[in-house]
Amino acid sequence: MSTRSFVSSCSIRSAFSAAMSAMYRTEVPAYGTLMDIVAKVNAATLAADPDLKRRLDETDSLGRVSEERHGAIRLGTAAELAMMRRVFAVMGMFPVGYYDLSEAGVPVHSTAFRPVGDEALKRNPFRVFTSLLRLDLIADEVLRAEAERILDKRQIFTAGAIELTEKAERQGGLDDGDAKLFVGEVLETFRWHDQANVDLAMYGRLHDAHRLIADVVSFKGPHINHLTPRTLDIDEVQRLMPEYGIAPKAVVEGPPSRRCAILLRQTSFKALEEAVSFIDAAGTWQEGTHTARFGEIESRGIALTPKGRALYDKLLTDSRKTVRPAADGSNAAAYDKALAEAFIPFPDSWAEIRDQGLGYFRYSMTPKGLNASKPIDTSIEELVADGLVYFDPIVYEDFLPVSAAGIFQSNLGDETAQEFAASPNQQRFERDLGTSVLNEFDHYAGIEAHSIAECRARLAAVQAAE
Ligand code: OOG
Ligand code: NI
Repeated sequence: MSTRSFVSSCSIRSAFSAAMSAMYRTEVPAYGTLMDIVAKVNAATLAADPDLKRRLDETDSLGRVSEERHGAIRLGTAAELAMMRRVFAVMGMFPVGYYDLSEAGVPVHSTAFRPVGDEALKRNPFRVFTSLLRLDLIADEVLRAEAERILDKRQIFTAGAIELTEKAERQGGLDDGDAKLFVGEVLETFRWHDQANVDLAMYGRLHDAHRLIADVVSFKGPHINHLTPRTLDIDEVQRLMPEYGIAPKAVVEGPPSRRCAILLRQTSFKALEEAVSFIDAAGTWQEGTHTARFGEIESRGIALTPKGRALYDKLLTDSRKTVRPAADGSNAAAYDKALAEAFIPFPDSWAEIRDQGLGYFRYSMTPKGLNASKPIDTSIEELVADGLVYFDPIVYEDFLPVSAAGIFQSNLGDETAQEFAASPNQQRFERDLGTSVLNEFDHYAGIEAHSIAECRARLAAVQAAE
């Protein structure tokens, strides 16, 4: 079969994220409201900042500014995770990063399936933050065994999704007709089920062990629990949410608002309580509720080096020693102030961030550089100092464990967080996944190194031609 008839994995991913968005807006009307606020705020921000508008226009992303950037699911078994990896691979999404959330009282560990590489990110950056439940952290052995038994019985993928994934693997891609079918079949895995797998008593026991365990074990599949568009002014959307009748989480996660944006800022509206029915042994349905689904927004800045990340982590910890954000939002203003003050030591110009080795940059030739020549081993410092290369921040495409924990917590209800011993187990996660995850720092360092090598090669080629 000729590979020419295959559609690109990027276009399958685009179709998938558009289908998810449409499904989620229908299922969760508050999410539609959030999207409306985001579109409005983004339009106003662009109108007030023609420079930003021009830059986005040039990079060809203006039309898609307000589209979804990520979503999240929570899986129950190693087999589900391994199959999910194969499904995402068809869409050009690969596991990047390992996040241990046990430390934050959430019994899961996670990765993000995302496009890697510039071209793919530009086409459509949609990622799925994917968590695997850790029943090994549940003390009650009887309950653990029961949860395992329930999970082992479910099949979260349709027969069609499995067949088409295998076909894509065999052929090296899917043609247009199959790609459309694939998106439709895969969407089923992410759909909400308002009829639980378990009876009300079992739901209660799972819920008492941890709300997240009930969310994963009680249902037929790993319903998408949020989607996240990009906003150009996160503080403004956070401020506007109550005016539109939706309740934001107490604070924006991540760094404070700055001139030079770093890493990732995110916030959400609180998960909604939804009607669900539970089936008892006699087969009758009982009414109940479940709280899981919400909407989130994000805004991204530069990817930090390990040194920059260590400084970020330290300053964030410092700020939280001063003010710990309360779930009810009562000290939100004090927290914002403490955060802004704690981050004063983090330089707020690209030149300083680069000088101090805190962030990753992509280098490219200036007009002057295009006419210059230099020996191949000229240091990047000299090229910058001579005005031969530009440096632009590389955008952080991954997640932050403390922020993710904040997002999880604010949607698990305001009851006191449960304690688990911190027990990262990346080896176990990768064994269950069936592959290792890409290390995000190595990845950004590689992009930077590649851009430097290209500049040097170009300057040396000019020299050789002289
Ligand atoms: C995932 C929470 C993490 C983020 O943006 O950090 C996340 C979840 O609640 O399942 O999506
Ligand atoms: Ni999220």
